Amino acid sequence: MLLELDRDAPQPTADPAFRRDIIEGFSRFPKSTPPIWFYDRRGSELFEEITRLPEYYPTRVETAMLSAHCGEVGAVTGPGRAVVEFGAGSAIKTPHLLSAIAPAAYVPVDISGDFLRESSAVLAAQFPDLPVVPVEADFTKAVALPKGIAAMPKLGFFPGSTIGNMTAAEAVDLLRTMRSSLGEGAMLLIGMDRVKDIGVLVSAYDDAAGVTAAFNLNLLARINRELGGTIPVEAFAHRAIWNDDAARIEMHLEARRDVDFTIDNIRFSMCAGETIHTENSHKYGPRDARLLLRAGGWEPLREWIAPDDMFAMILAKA
Ligand code: AVI
Repeated sequence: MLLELDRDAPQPTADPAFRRDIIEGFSRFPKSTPPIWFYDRRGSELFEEITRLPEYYPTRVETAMLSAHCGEVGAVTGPGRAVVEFGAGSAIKTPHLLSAIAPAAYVPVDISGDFLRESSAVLAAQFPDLPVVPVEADFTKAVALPKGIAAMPKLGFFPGSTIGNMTAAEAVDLLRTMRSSLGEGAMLLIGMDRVKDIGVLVSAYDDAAGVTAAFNLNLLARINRELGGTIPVEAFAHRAIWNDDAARIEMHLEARRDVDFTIDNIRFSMCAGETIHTENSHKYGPRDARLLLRAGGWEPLREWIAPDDMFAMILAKA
């Protein structure tokens, strides 16, 4: 049962915020841009493709964990919660959870309206008796949940290690924001990627088929299209590097030659070898993960770890 998008919820401020972040990010040295702007329609499609790549283990491993352990999750959460998923659920991951915990409603929250509507329709068809209430919003800010949902006990669902795309300070802020959006008595089921062999990590973000490269480069195409940019996309190359000190994979776009371009009539130039830092994907050890959750106001209750310490799924309470 697919209900209307909640029109009272805060709407994403697409163009002005995109312009501000890109102009600010390109004006810094080194240049950097927030990863949320990857996800236009094409970017969301490319990300879905990434999740099916042989090298990109997080989705496969986490889905297997959910399918194996969601009964245990349901035993702790109990039935009748509204499942609030931060980031539109992929059609393969969320059903495992929804079938195991007897939820009262499913509330996917995502900044990309088109993608949200499509994924919600898929879920609604699979669970015809479950109220599906999509909310188009930037989940890094406080989310105003629709009135009928606000009164229900909640289970926040934040899979995919998306928390890893934030700095520790941003992650703590987000966890606190989620806690206040979800309210008293809430629980949170979160996926967090682990530190592991560097070769495995780097190939997960630099796959042989070049899908991650296309995902990264799509940001430049989006800037050209939406902000009237003149960036020569073919002059840039995708780079994925492991930063051991910060325990993160970094994605960059490297200029392969000196380039001059404009964005919204503002001039920029880059030297050959200079990069735009487009994404961090932090990986956690067991104590780091628990520390981060506690700093964000969540007390870990149960933890499931994938074979070879590939990925962690943690259930926490507010
Ligand atoms: C969405 N996020 C958790 C992905 C990650 O693994 O950091 C984004 C991604 N970037 C490149 N590949 C996947």
